[in-house]
Amino acid sequence: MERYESAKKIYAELGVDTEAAITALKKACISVHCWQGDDVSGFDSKEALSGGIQTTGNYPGKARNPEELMADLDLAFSLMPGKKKLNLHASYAIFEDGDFADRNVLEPKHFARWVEFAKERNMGIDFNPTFFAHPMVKNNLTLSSPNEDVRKFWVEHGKACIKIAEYFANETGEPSVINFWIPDGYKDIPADRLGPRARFKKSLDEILSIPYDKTKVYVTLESKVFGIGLESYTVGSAEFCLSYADYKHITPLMDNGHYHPTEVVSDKISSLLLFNEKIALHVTRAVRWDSDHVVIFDDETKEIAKEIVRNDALDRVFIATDYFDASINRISAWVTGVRNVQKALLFALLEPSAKMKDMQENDNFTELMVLSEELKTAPFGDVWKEFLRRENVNENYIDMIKEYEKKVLVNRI
Ligand code: RNT
Ligand code: ZN
Repeated sequence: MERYESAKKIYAELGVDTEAAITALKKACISVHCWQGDDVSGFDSKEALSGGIQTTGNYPGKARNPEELMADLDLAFSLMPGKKKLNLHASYAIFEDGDFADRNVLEPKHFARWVEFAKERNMGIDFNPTFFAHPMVKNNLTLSSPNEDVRKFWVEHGKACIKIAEYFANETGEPSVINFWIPDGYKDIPADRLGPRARFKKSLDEILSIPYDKTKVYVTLESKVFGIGLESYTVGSAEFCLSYADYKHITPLMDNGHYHPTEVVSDKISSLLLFNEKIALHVTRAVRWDSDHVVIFDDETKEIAKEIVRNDALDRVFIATDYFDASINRISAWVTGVRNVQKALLFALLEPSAKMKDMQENDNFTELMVLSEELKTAPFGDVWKEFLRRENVNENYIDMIKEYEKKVLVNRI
């Protein structure tokens, strides 16, 4: 408390209101991806993970069923401050008494237990159709496949998922963001780049032809640069996805692991905000490739947060986490990454951004540099701790997680 009071004064001298920052952070919602808990395995298929994404590591305690995943999520949520949403993949459908349904015929009832879970915790639910780890993915293709049976199967999956997202919105009372990402691409230089993209466009058109309430369901489209085994060509490239989102008035989604290594999402946010009412992000950490390492409190995460906050866009950007590390305790991975997104937002909220913009506009670049550097060593940690205190969340989370690991996780073999 004493330290917070002192930090509050220091920030006030810099022109920053820490109370306003804490209030804004409290309202910022993070959509927490369920797939960190079980290495993106899901419950509906025995297939190995595919689609050019990979989880590496063998840390004990991976969740093996809905009960375990829900218990792990509960512990993780209890250690995360702020407002959260649950982000599910279609592969996490829960089939009661052997009532199996394939991806093309999924129904809301297969997610009834997740709705119950979210309602009890006062959370909304976001959703993702799962276009990977399934026998109907043929030659790494789904919605862009030249095989009509394959393409149709996945179109049906997309339609089924929109209905499920609408069900989530109706049940929880919070809009549902449904994100489309397909892995489709080629390992080697293709002979035809247009054909697959034309088929992807046609498939998306078919999926989006079903009626849905646009005030309740936000459809987003995620682009990618390449995947493992799909290095030469990606159907859903950045240009394709941005153009498609514009053409259909849906929401573009940027995953910061999906660009060339020197390209940064932080520089792209402002452009997209100018032309879209809403935009969506997958916050991850790419180490040399789309490796999906846990988000840390690094420069690019801070820069992304600054772009959201400086442009007053906290209510226009859907922020979701997307990483999967199996080499460390999965619950700790969840909590660390989500807390770091929130820390980055707080760091951005503790900037005197109007003053800084003014310096830029008046060519005071020397002063701007000095102030930016000074902010880096301002007592940020004391404000973060105060936020945790007000949210009734302990700063220390590793002890509780280690205890759970000893009691619960090690028994999962
Ligand atoms: C893959 C995309 C996609 C997935 C999830 C599991 O590169 O980032 O968002 O990570 O759908
Ligand atoms: Zn992603």
